[in-house]
Amino acid sequence: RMEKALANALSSGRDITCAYQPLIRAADNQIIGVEALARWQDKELGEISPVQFVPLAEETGLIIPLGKLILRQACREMLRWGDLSLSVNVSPIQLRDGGFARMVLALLAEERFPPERLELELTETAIMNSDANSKHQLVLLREAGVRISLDDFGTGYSSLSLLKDIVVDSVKIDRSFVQFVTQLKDTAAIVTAVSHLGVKLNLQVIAEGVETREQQQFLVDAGCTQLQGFLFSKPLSEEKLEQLFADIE
Ligand code: G
Ligand code: G
Ligand code: NA
Ligand code: MN
Repeated sequence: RMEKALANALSSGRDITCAYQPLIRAADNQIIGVEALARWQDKELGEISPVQFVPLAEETGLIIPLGKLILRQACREMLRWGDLSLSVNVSPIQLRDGGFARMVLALLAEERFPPERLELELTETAIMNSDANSKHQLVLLREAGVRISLDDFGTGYSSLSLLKDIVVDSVKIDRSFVQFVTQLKDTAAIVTAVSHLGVKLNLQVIAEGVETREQQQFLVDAGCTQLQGFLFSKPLSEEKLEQLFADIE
């Protein structure tokens, strides 16, 4: 039933929207980008979490139209925000589709959205398990100026060989580390090491799930270049994001 409802929502283009969570530059606390997060409000089923519908979409192949819808909607809405960068989550299933890079680049051209402003977030596990074609899709995107980010960094395996073999532009330290960074010595050591490594490799190091000032201070001292989390902002509707910018001015 949910599959049918999701298919309907995708073909109508209504009911599925983007929420936007700001990314903050550690150096000056400025908002430098947002991450688009899919939201689905069904008339009968109510609000359904992406934790539910993203896996369903992956199992049914609906992730292909869902991914495209989110990307297009986010590009359109973001064009109004000057040079903010836009991060969009990508499922490994989308990447396996031979035409992924071509689809993204054509969409960016149609929407007149500069490739340099787009960052695609892929999980460490997704990139690790990717085949030659998927890796080729990433190369094509990077050649066009799109940036690639390793999401949920630290939760998969062989993180270090990934950094050596795959060209990425940033790593996002997973929330499960950030959460305990001021409480657990080992977690603090891991985050510091990963952050130093990222900086040495010329990567942006993004900490996600930042909730307290103490965590912020630790992460900035460790060398993280960008921060994201409830301390700064929850994911916001387009209207709420607009209001946030108006309040800042
Ligand atoms: O939005 P929320 O913060 O509840 O996200 C829950 C999970 O769903 C996260 O793992 C997030 O990466 C994933 N997610 C949200 N939106 C999208 C999307 O557009 N595409 C994909 N592939 N995953 C998404
Ligand atoms: O997998 P991904 O990193 O894309 O997950 C994004 C999810 O993380 C969203 O569900 C978002 O609501 C959630 N999130 C973002 N910031 C915070 C935070 O500071 N604390 C917690 N608990 N969740 C967060
Ligand atoms: Na993400
Ligand atoms: Mn993440």
